[in-house]
Amino acid sequence: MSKLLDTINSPVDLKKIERENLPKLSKEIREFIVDAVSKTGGHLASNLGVVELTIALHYTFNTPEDLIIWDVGHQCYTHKLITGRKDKFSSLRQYEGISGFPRREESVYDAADTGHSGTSIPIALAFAKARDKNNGNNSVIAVIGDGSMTSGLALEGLNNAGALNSNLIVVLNDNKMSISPNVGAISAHLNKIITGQLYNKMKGEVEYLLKTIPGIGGQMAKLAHRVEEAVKGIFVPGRFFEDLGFKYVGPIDGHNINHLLDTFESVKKLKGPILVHIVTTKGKGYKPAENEADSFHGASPFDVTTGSFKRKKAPPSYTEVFSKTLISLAKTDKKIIAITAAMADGTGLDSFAEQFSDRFYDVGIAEQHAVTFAAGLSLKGFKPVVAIYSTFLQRAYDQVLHDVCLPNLPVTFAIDRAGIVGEDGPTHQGLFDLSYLRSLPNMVLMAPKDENELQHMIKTAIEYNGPSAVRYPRGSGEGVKLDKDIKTIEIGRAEIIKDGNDAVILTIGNTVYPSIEASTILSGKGIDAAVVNMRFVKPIDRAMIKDFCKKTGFIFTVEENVLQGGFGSAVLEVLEEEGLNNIKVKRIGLPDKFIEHGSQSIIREKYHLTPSAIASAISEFLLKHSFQKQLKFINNAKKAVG
Ligand SMILES: Cc1ncc(C[n+]2csc(CCOP(=O)(O)OP(=O)(O)O)c2C)c(N)n1
Repeated sequence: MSKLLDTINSPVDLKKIERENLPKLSKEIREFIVDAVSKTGGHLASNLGVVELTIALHYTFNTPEDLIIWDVGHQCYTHKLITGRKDKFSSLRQYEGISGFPRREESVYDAADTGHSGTSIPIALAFAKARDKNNGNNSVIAVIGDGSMTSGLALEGLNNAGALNSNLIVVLNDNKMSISPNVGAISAHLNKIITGQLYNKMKGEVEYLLKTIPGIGGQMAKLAHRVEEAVKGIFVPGRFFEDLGFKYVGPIDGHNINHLLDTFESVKKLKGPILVHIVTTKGKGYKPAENEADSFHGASPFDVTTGSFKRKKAPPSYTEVFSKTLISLAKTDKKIIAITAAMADGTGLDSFAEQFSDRFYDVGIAEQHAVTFAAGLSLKGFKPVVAIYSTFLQRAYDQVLHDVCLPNLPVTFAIDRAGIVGEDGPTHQGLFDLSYLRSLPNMVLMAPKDENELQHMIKTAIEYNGPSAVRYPRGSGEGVKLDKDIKTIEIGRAEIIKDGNDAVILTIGNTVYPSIEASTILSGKGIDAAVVNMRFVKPIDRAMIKDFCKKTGFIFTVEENVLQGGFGSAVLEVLEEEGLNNIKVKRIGLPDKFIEHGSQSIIREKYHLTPSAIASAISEFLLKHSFQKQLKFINNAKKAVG
């Protein structure tokens, strides 16, 4: 049977489909998405929840003139299917394929590039204001989930939008879930709206108050009962939004397409800021995703029939080792408190929460608050550990600086997904933290070469009496044995892994093992390169750097961070400060650009971070810069050919 989806290459085609056939189209889109994501991996549950919403928006509005801004953007798959990217869908999130997020370079229908939570309302408001200034009349629609609505940025946008009073539609997609169940007072408030509890509670409170008025109170309460509809009118469910200057419409069943279409047809004609509150089910239509919406939030490839993930056998991930380490340390140290900003599962803190529910805080998508909250706890003698992805810590830069580093507080940052993250691409790469943290006074900054060193660094960081950060990559560790005893490491002390006379590779974190391999490749070419695991970017082991300068005169730095201001820059600063002007240095790391999506291995290959690429870069540099070494090299080569 021919598919409706096959007839759609743009929203114009969508509008040719009869309204009564849209539920059939929704079903086809769900099947398409489940099938595609089962192969590529991706944000399945969020996308299945917004199929009807996306159809209704493109059906009612006139995109791309009317602008839709998807918050986070992880729920844009139906939007991409409708806007001409169906045939490219097998390349979703793959290297050189279509992105998992809206990208302006991909389509005119992608009004803004997104990836982090809370940007949709500020951007939509700006688009509305720009339209007003240009005397335009297009609609602007921000689509935001209840999780993202808890972010400070979204609330700042709402606050400003209510005051500016431009025509703007905010669709609040409420599925009661962030990645895990949503948390916080706003979430509780929305829940009360949906269940009608808010109205009942307020009605009850009014009745109680009326009854307490001496003499006439009882009678007034009875009267109020009779005018129940009027009372209902006063306590509209979206009072919170109304008070902020929005017209509130809802709550609406976000899977009832007719209801959605009627609502948007009416809302289109309204003036001022409007909030449409729709209620959806995350994972809708695919039972495994409905039942386990958090596992299917960011899903790896899976078997469609069983819903089980196709995971390869691999050593424990850095996240798992961090999680186990923190639990083990928290058993004996009652002052340890773990904090996440809506990423309990991703950071491994979900297991911690199960064991120490009273020492665990999920603060919602509120990285800034997470950091300052940690600062406050440490002021009162606790030992907070903020487990956070490198890319999301960027949000809280001033809090790290002003609230933690300036007062020199013992807060630990466990920075996961540092380095190349893979398929989520530029918005999620963790390639800046070494640069942005290294410049902060008082900060101790380290990165483990493997999962065993990670455990020791976590303990080191927690016991250190000041701000400290441990950054580690996404994915499996090196498969090394974990020491039973978790011990502290001397702050600022590097580790010589292999000595050598021709050159030294100074490296840190997950580039240590590739550098060891590179050194083996180099020795095959007759180059004797030492490898030093620097462990700390700050304080950096100056003595070690000086020693190897004297010994070899050639320094190579390797890191999975941008070169600008990163670990290699720290080494250059030491050379300058120590007056070591004759040393030849080459830094290896990520260039000054945003790094695209693609598997971690493809991206590492492309940016020359594999052992063979590191070895080639080193041997080429040596050849170019060292006549003496070149001679030795040629002699060795001569010897090799006899
Ligand atoms: C600043 C920031 N912090 C954390 C994340 C990670 N993240 C991606 S989606 C998501 C949950 C979003 O929940 P919601 O907005 O309700 O959308 P849903 O997936 O439920 O549709 C989180 C925490 C992010 N993208 N940006």
